Amino acid sequence: MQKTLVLLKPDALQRGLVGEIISRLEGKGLKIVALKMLHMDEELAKRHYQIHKDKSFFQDLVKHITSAPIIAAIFEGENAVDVVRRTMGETDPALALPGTIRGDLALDIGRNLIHGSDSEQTAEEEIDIFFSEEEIFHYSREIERWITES
Ligand code: DAT
Ligand code: MG
Repeated sequence: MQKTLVLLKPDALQRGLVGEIISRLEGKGLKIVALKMLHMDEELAKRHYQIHKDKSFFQDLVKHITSAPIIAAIFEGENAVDVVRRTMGETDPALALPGTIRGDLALDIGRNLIHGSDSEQTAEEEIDIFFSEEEIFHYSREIERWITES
């Protein structure tokens, strides 16, 4: 089953939106298989966002993500990577559709609340950065057959 990394950025915690955001992903049927709170340091932030290192917003991005604690989680489910991305909405909350997390709860691209891996390959790499094997849980849910047919 596919796994994806989700980060609830400092703005999500500061605004008291952790429960709401996790609830939306849980409600969709995705299973939480890892969850923790941490304060990212500059080294981790730069590693996580290395693909953006030459972008004009890189410094601001690193500054924001390291400014206060975050929640890191792994969600598992059928097509989890794409499902999370679509549930998050467009990167720029001004363009994100109503009904999405960013569309409903955010205004500014630099305060868009949530990170989700953008491909299966990226998800594997990002999960490795944030979680050790022991922190990832393997369990079944009785309700699964009511969420996924096969
Ligand atoms: P996403 O988080 O939707 O995967 P991304 O990987 O392109 O988006 O960018 C990572 C983060 O960087 C994004 O969540 C917010 C910030 N960002 C992206 N584009 C930006 C821009 N044009 N101005 C300011 N911040 C930006
Ligand atoms: Mg991205």
